[in-house]
Amino acid sequence: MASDTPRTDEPDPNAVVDRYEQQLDDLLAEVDEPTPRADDSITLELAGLELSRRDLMKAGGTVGLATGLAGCSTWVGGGGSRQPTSSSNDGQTPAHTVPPGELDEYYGFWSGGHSGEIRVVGIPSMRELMRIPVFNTEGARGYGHDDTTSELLAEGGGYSWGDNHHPALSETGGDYDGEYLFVNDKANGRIARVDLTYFETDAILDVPNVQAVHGFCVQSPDTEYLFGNGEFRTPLPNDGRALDSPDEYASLFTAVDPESMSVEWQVRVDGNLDIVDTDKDGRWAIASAYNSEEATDVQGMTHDDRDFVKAFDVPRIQQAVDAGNYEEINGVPVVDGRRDSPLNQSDTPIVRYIPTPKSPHCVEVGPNGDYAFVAGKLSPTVTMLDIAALDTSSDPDDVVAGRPKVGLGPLHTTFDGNGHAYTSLFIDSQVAKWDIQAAVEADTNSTEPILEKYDVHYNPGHIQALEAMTTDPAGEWLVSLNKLSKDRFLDVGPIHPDNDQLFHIGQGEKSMELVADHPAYPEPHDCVFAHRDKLSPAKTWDPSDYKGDKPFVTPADSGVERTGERSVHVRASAMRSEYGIPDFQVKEGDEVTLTLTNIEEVPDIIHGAAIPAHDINLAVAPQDTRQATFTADEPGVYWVYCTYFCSALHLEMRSRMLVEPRE
Ligand code: RUQ
Ligand code: CUA
Repeated sequence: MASDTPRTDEPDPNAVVDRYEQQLDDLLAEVDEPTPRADDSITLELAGLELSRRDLMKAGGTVGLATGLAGCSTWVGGGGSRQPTSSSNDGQTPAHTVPPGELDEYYGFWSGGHSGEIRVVGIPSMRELMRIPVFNTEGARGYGHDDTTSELLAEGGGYSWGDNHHPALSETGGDYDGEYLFVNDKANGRIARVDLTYFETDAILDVPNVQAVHGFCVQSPDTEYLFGNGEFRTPLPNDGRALDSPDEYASLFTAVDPESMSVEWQVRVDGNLDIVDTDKDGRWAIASAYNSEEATDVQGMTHDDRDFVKAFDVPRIQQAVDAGNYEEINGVPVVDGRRDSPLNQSDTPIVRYIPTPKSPHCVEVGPNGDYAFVAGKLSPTVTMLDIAALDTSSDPDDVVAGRPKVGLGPLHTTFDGNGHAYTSLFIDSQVAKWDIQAAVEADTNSTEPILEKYDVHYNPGHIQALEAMTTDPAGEWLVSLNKLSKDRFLDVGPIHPDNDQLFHIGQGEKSMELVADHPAYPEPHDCVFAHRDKLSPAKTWDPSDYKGDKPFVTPADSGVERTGERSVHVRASAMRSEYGIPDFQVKEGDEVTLTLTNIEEVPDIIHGAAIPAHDINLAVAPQDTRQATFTADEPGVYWVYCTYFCSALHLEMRSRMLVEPRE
């Protein structure tokens, strides 16, 4: 900031909070409680105050909304009876614990939020099985420490962290094919691919022309594209020419080829894009959006009463690109999808703008592809869009198939494949379960489709049922990813874990049952589940799958080769429990390339190599080769040691690096 004097056009923060409070009061006055809540009557004595739970939620919700749903409640009270609002479970809930020695039935892939990683969790046990570093460096897997993964991170933008939001599994025929997991980095506008044979990141794309890839999904039913929404509007191109001219700002929808991990094309639209999902026919990608006012401050962004969901007609956009109907910006074909674009002035626009209540949050397409569900966030409703009508009607109002009133702060919807939708309610701290067909038949704003509401702890964001993004969800279990855990776990200082709650959802109309609280390192934004039979992870490496140009080093190949005046190549095999060379000598200032092959054929025997004072850390799985290049800049003796406990002689698994002074 150049000056301490406040700008006169700056919004008064108190006024913003007041506005949201007013908005929330209006909502509260408007909402009829469809299901009696067992704890509505609960009051808590807190610092001499008697507050109803509703007041507390309101307090949390107001501040949360005013800070972009960051979530922050004044409620720190513990205890109290927070019972399910309806619990007619007939005792049929299966155990979610998996006995020792037995395996989980499903893989869960959690995005790790600003940890930049993916976490692999077994369902239903909720046991964390593995972490896959993506945008972060990670010691246990040597990720960002060996040459190949360091280059991957450098070429993928060179940032030291990412903000993972939406993990998505590759699909074939509307089902997970077990090949890849993709995830976006909201912070630095990137998309990464994880190879599910090795559970390892193998590509990172830094998407041009956008800031913040937020909404992200794979195309259904076959993953021919990945779609990412650039959320923050910036000048296009963002090169300093137009700093404070909002007319020059743009938000872009990006299509990526999942095999080459390169951008195919982008579409410029009005307003800010948020979340995206596709239909099940490879035709439409449907994105939520806000700020149709195109303001650059919060007040301006929420001024109007409605915003527009955007439906992208993917084949027509592809045709426009093929016909050369684009502007090339930073090497990417950018198609004009703004409302007044000539490409939108016909019965067959490339982007359809469908009015919704202001600032909706998520779009999720239901399993049979009939409807897209747009959660209202500031509106207590979910707007259901009839996907077939996108093609047949030129009246956007015809496209709205239903709009049930589900509760306060609806953010995300998931599906069990039995005709039910489940919507997370951030402000109410609940999950609303409702009947999809009943919502089509009911009037707008009806609460009749609601079957059941269940309290969660607290303030849920994403919510996922098993395989909900496929055409045939497995139902059975549902996870509510709650942003706040408050009093549910031991205190661990002022930064709390999140709380992922596991529900058994059963088959009936009122059959949700909370079975587990699960603390999660912040912030696991979203997750996705696949049956274990759909994946086939490798137990050892196949050397023909090596990334980069690396040899397989046997004990006989082990040794030191001088490759130049100031460079040496050290090759070593590793097996229980010795390196192929007991010691090696280099000269001060040499660039050393250390290539290490784990020649074990037995699964689960990992060897590592750490070199003190040189920041060297390799983790090498059976039949894998990893390589690190570094400078030996200080003369002396350095013990190389194995970092993975590989046998009773693991502690003896060492080599010596001798760095002789250079005259
Ligand atoms: S958005 S909490 Cu980043 Cu997934 Cu809805
Ligand atoms: Cu090899 Cu420890």
